[in-house]
Amino acid sequence: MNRPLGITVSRQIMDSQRMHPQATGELSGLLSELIVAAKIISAEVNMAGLADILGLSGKTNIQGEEVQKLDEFSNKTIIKRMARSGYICVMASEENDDIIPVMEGYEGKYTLAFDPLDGSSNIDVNVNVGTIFSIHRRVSQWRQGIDSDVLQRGREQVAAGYIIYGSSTIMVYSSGEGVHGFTLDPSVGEFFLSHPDIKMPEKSKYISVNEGNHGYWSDNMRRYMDYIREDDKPSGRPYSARYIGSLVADFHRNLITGGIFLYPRDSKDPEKPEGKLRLLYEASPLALLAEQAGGRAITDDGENILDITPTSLHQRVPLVIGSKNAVDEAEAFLKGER
Ligand code: AHM
Ligand code: MG
Repeated sequence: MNRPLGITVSRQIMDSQRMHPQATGELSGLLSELIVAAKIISAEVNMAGLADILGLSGKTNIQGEEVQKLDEFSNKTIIKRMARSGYICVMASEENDDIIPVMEGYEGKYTLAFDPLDGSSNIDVNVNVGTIFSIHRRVSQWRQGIDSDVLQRGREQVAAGYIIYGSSTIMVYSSGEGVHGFTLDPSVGEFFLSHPDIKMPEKSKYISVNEGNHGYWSDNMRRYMDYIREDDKPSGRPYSARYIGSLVADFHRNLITGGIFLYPRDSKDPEKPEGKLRLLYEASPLALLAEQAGGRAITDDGENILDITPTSLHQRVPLVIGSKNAVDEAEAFLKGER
């Protein structure tokens, strides 16, 4: 079979490094390590459907070994791989209560925050899941890094992205110079450039939101949803609903086709007044991608996600993210201006 001589993700990363003469290659090294972890996770996720048939699900597998849940597996894979990469000083994971130090002697100048397997409640039904990552430069002088190294604004991210495990495995990332997407060719184990310089369409008719929360939303949010449902041909309403319930998959679709995703604050759970999604592992990295692709990401009262200074590792934040015009429109309703 003839394969096109495509641009690999490593080549693209090296090319962009060359444009910065002061670059040391450490960021490129970090991303390469992360890509290896993603390939390992991708292989495991692809086997998930066979788990029942092969007797791999449940507590033990056919060899009597303990089988880890895929989110635990993904978390451990990334931590093990990165702890001795030499490129980061500290990590924060959605799955861990506290920061995760790297091995002594391997401290590097970056930090890594990640959601190892976003949407993992969907694995059993074969819906796309993904790994989301966010990279900052360290700010402390401590050898192994401290909380404040990861508690930085999204605006300070050096790079961010995700790997979505779906019908194909796709990596989308930005290091501040546009957003690029790469598709894994499993037969050669390489990511090839498939979506160069992604731009999110400014307008779209797609809306992604969990309407089951309608009764818990603010009046402004409900009025916005009434507007979305109205019949008005010139403005393309009613918009079409598309909600997967896996943020990385909902965001990926909206990035390519245009659209808006909302997880506003609601009164459903007094423990989670700010909605469900996490600033460090979900909102902040996706906000960088949205802005770099020409879109927007704000809270439901209009604050730019990238300007929020995190105060705790697992801070939640109301998220409105997507095509610029669609976010502008939602913002006007959510602020009560329309
Ligand atoms: P997770 O990180 O535990 O997987 O939870 C986050 C997920 C997102 O992927 C998704 O957008 C959201 O939860 C869906 O929540 P809900 O089921 O309330 O609609
Ligand atoms: Mg998540």
